[in-house]
Amino acid sequence: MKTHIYSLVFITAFLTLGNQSCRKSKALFTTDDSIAGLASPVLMHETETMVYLDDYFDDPVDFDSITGAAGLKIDQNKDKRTLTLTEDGTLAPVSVLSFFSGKTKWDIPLYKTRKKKVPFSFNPGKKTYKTVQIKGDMNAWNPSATALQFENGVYKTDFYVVPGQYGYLLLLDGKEAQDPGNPKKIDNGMGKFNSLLEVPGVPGDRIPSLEVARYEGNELIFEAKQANDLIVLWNNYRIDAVKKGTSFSVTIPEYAEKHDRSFIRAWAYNELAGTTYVKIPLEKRKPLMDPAKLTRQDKAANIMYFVFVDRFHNGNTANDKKINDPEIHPKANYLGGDLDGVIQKIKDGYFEKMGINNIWLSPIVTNPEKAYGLYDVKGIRSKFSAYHGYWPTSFTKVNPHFGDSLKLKELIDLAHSKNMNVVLDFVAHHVHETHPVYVANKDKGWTTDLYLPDGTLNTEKWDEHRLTTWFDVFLPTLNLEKPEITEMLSDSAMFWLKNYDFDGFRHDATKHIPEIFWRTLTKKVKAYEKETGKSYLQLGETYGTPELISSYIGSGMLDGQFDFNVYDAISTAVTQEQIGFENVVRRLQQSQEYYGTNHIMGNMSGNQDRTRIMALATGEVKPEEDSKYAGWSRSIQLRNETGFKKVGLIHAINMTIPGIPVVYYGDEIGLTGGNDPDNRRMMYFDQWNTMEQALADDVGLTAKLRKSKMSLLYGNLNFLLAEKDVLVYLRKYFDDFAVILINNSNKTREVSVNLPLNNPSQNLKNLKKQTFSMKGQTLKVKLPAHSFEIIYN
Ligand SMILES: [Ca+2]
Repeated sequence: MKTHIYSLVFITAFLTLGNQSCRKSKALFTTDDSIAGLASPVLMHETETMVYLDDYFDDPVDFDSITGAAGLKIDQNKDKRTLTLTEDGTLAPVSVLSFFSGKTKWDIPLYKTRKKKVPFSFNPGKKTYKTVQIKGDMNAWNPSATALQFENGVYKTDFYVVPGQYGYLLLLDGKEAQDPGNPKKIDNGMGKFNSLLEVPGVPGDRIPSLEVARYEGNELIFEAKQANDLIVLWNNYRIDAVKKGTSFSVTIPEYAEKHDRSFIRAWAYNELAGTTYVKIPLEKRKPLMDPAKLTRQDKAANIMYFVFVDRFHNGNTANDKKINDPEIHPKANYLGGDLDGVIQKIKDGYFEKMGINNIWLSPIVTNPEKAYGLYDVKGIRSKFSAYHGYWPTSFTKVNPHFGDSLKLKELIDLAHSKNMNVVLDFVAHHVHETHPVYVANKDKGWTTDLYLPDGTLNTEKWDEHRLTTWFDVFLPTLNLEKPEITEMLSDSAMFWLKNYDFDGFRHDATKHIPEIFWRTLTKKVKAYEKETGKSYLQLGETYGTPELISSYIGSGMLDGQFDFNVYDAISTAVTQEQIGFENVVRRLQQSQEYYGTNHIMGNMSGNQDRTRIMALATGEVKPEEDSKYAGWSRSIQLRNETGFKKVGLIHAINMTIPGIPVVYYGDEIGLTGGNDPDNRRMMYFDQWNTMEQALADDVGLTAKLRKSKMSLLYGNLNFLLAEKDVLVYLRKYFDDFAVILINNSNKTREVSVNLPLNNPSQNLKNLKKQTFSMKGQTLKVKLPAHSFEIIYN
């Protein structure tokens, strides 16, 4: 143990030297803006790390030098466009990579890997198996990613994973099984349990904490406990932080005066761990304190609504046209929703009333006018129309079921006039087999192989053949590794920004598309941003581990993705009796670790591929059942008071955690249903009952509070209480704060928490008018069954 402590002291001394040598270069601070936006942190791998300079720089220039902190080795590769980083074990948890060219300097944050080598073994005892495999959170549920070595009667491997909890299953002769040698289990969110591998991390009391305390003149003062140092960047330049006890002060650079919006980011660290970053928007040389000054261009201030065009609102019956095929069940045919319907609802102020300022439109390009696919389970059969839009037969033509080019322009112009963004659901992964461009070129090797080497079909192999699998035999997966295909698809995405003024994309099937496509597209988006002076939001869709999800986020790729891990944790905690909020805390903390404190991940109330949250909240659909079959085989209709309240809790949490809240159409009035297509019933706007109205009112109330509180948009997140039925957390930004209290029990609960605030009792308000008291630092709130409250200043 003693040796361990000495070695830490040595590392600290070494680091300090590294920092001093770095600080000498401050004279080179310049105003060059070659890096678009904020440079995302480079996350080191356990061995070598490749840095793509094109991700950061418009045109990677000839740098005079590139330096890093002590312990880091930097090799610039021959192509000059990539770096290879390695470290000797002494690198600080957080540092910067500095690039020098003439009088210009840029700094890019660098995170040391938090991964540890964790040995795993499985002893089959007296049983013999032909094959033993493992799949779990540590290998993205892909058994072929891990080869177990069989030695002395035991199956073994090493995993390199960050501290945390990992659910897994063994595949014994191909059959899923819990690990018989491991008594620890973790709920899989679907009514079953996986084995649990726990990897301990840095003790909680040694992890630095960081918050921004106040500003005086041009000085910003941070409070950081357990921190040896603080790294502060203004935009992409490191600025000095002066330490005094547990506080650090920085001077906001004079040059910030010339910027309507720039950012300060800060990381505290010690020799064991670093914080995730705190991000503070500036207005000229002052921290932004008035959220009314945020515009729809401030990505963090977006509140999104997913319009499933065919199922949202029928504004024009003249374009109603079903696919005439008796094999299509009415649920799987066009129901008439269109762009006119969306326009009408924008005009009615429907979105504004709910505080929505970003409309995500489901795909609007032409799709096949015939039935495809087949659902055939236990006597229920149906083919499908392409009412959903995810089977493109064109890159540029608007689907006549929804409207035309002029209608789309009208919709977007109208939304912009109401200060709302519109993002397009973009499908780059595949086209429909009748897509004319594909038909004309399919002999040129445009797609991945439909068959695997063993002759079996490579369809729906989501994890094992993530980048090549086909979604269905009639949906060819484009080979986006081919430069000409990536050029064409990225140009077709740009077409929508340039010709229609869309404000960004929701990207379908992100993890099934190679990184080169995202890099190529993002390069084009950034070049266009320079031309228009606008910023475009890019959110991806990836089901997977935070590591996989975060591998698509960063300066050269996407802004964020939809956070299904957080969604699953929140929805199971709220809808399943036996599961508490502890897992929500774990997942939210994990998201902060991977995506940053003020990330812009999408926090959904539901989506088109999940059971309606109402059906789970009422218990009418069980988490472990086949919810597609449930939707096809029976009429799911139950919507009771408890169900509405639980759906309300999910919206309330989404509206108050870091990220972009996303309302799935219909969840604002608690639509119910099983899975696809039963989770896509027609929305309605007339004759809402009192429970529907109350739920929609609450969505609007919390969304508007979010937009009016800097703490909810940019604040730190601190958990004050997490039990089975109760969750309390604090968001804080300078003196602005909000305490969010959730009671998911079926009884009234008086919740009492101590607020870690200096003077919390000034002018407190209660959004939902529940009884509360504040004495000293103790807040007490009486929460009825399945209710929430937000106490704020
Ligand atoms: Ca219509």
